[in-house]
Amino acid sequence: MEQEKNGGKERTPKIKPIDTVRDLKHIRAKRWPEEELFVSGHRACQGCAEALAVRYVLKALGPDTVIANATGCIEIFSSPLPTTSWAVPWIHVAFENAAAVGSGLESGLKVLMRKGRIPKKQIKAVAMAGDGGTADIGIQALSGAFERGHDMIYFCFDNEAYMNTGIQRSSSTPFGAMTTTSPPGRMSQGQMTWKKNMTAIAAAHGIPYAATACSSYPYDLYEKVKKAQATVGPSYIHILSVCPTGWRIPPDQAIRYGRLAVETGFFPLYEVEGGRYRITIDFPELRPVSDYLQGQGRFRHLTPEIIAKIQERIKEEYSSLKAKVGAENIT
Ligand SMILES: Cc1ncc(C[n+]2csc(CCOP(=O)(O)OP(=O)(O)O)c2C)c(N)n1
Ligand SMILES: [Mg+2]
Repeated sequence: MEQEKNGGKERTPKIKPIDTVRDLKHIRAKRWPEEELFVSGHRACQGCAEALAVRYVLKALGPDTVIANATGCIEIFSSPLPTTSWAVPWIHVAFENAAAVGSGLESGLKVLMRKGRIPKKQIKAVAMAGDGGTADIGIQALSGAFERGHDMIYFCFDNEAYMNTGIQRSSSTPFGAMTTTSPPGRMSQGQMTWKKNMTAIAAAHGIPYAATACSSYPYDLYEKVKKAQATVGPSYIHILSVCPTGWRIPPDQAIRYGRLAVETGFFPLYEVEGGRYRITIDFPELRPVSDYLQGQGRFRHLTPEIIAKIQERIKEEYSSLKAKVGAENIT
């Protein structure tokens, strides 16, 4: 990226996301429902972008929703007995079976409607879990639910580690990140494996809708949830959930880091609809990844060589994503 000289100081020019204008039009055209279905009073950490994402997701889904939620930060901060933040039916389930319970909910609702026990209308079955509950512990049940074709949305809230238990690495933790089980030192530079690409794994099941989202782009997120809700069959939405506590950033920077993740190509926002790829928020040029890594305590120890390696990987992955979008245009 070009650096501008500014009174002797180097400054990175701000890149305007291409879709911001479209996003703003959407804001003006449609008002979001005022009703809150994930209500205040929960005990999320200050600046938790995951809590914000859940709130947006529920605004988009509306009240005709039943949720199976695996253990994880969301479940823990939203349901300390005898209180709850959930204004929709919500079931706390084990790590392994969020998708299995979600698919059971869908089947159960169908039977109740057939027997006339509840009115016939669209009630969406939803399963949700963290990155550990999705990419590590619950992936088997998730794959099964996709393969059986349940009419269900699965949300992965990805804060990139096992956060509620004290910041242990998961297979979704990015390369180089410091966690309590991937500490940097003489023998390692933090997490030594690359982030598992769960959205690609979900899309590889041939499900009708898969997407990435982030609460720093609320209108993009809202539209994707609406699309998933209208989809008949399984949908998967992978939401990058900035975690100030685990990422070691100031709580008031959560939205900014979500934007930087997208603007640097670290976490591209895209969707795969009926096998067709579309980047929903794209840029004429990506920011250097160092803009995203710097300031995050979990990446503080990274050497310029490791940062260059991460930059190279992002370039490769972004090009391969673009190629998939291009391939879709040819057909
Ligand atoms: C089967 C099983 N394995 C491991 C654990 C221990 N455990 C509790 S919370 C947790 C991590 C959850 O991580 P994630 O799903 O990313 O949720 P987060 O806390 O980050 O929201 C683990 C491994 C468990 N409770 N059950
Ligand atoms: Mg997690």
